[in-house]
Amino acid sequence: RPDLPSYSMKEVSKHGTKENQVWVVYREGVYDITDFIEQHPGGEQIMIAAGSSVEPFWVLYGIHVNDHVFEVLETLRIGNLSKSDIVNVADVGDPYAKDPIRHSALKPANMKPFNAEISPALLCESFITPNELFYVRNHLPVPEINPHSYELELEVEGIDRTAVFSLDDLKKFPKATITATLMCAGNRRAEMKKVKTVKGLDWGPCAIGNATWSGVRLRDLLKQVGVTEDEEILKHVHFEGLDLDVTATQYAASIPIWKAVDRRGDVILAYEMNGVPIPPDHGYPIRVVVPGVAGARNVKWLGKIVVSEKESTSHWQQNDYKGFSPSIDYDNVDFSKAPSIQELPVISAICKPLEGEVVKVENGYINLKGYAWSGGGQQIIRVDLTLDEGKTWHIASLDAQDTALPPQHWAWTLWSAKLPVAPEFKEVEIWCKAVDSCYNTQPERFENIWNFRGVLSNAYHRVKIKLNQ
Ligand code: MTE
Ligand code: MO
Repeated sequence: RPDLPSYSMKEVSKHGTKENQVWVVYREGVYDITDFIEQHPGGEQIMIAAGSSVEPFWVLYGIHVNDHVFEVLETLRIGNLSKSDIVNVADVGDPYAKDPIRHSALKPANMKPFNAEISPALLCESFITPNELFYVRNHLPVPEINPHSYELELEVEGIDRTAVFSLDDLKKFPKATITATLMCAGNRRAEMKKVKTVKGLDWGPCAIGNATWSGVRLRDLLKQVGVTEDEEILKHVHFEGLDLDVTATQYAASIPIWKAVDRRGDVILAYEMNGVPIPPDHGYPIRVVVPGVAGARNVKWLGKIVVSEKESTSHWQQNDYKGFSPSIDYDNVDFSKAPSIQELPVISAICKPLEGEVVKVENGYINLKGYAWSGGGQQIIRVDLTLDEGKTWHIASLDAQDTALPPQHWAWTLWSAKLPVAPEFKEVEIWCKAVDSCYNTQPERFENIWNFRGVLSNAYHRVKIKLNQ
């Protein structure tokens, strides 16, 4: 629509409340939906897209993608989205000035570096998390990478075997696709913090997402330089990101070599996330996906791979993302005493209803929804729920699960349950725990797993609600 003015995402984002007019973006169009909100069949729900794009929600709520909706939307069009201005260049002195514009449904725990998660109710809406709604955990500014000059270096320590791959070179390898859940080792940290303060971002239960990832198998690349399953001396594979801190040190981490070369390890150098090029926040143009392993090892903006005898010496490998006893704190910690977190333990969360919510009781029942997941490629075999602190337990129905078998079951499980509540109850606390295919389950209380970094925060999820009956 060349007759209409152009608006930047930044301009659009200023129109996120009814007082300032509510604008949304769909594809190349900018729309003023202020007067439409009252007529929206989904009611105020539409406000989660205010000042942002409606597209990710249309993936979740497929009902929108029809001619009638497009016709209505076009009548509300006020302009075009300016392509060139998608990157915010407000302040050149700010290393974060070139970070991408994020969707307004991503609620930041921190802005610079950007860390954000969506609401639990949105998260459990779909088995595949739309890219725009996928949690973001950046330690540094998002690097700007030109895909044409991009190079991935591969070095094998001690031996003169180095290779360099362009993006086109990588795409010539057979393309592999996996569906895998990615979770930050600090997911649900906010609950652990209630026991005693911890160092780290205040994550709710949504520092997790599930996506399909496509790219090159790491083992195929390693084979080219002669590193195979028979490797004896080299024990670790390092990944270095292209994001730099003020001392020009890049984000880096490593994984044990067996995971990298194993036929069933499924480590992928991904160039696609849910069928499109990996978005800037998630590692464009290449990010490592180490399924079943803590988010921290899934290095984004991958610049270099080093096969080594030793673990990565990076801060994030050695002095962070490790678990400790509740007796250890900053003043007495020896980081060398604990292994770095790799496979994550079993976890679950109730996504609906939310803590404090007033829930309508329908014919004596309440409806619940949530997710469960386990690391190391284990499958969720059961989710247990109780409304009376464990006197009676109910089994959730497992609604969405991948068909892959353990130890390659990388994706989460979405569950739901309809539980009876006694008519005299005005309030109830829901507890939830999952069991994985190794019959591992979650610890009951945070008190006993408290650790000063607030990682591996997987005690029973408890949600207290008010009943309307
Ligand atoms: N890779 C680089 N290069 N830089 C980072 O800051 N953060 C890590 C990991 N990979 C990080 C990184 C952490 S701690 C997590 S939890 C995941 O990326 C988050 O991935 P996401 O932002 O795509 O959800
Ligand atoms: Mo993380």
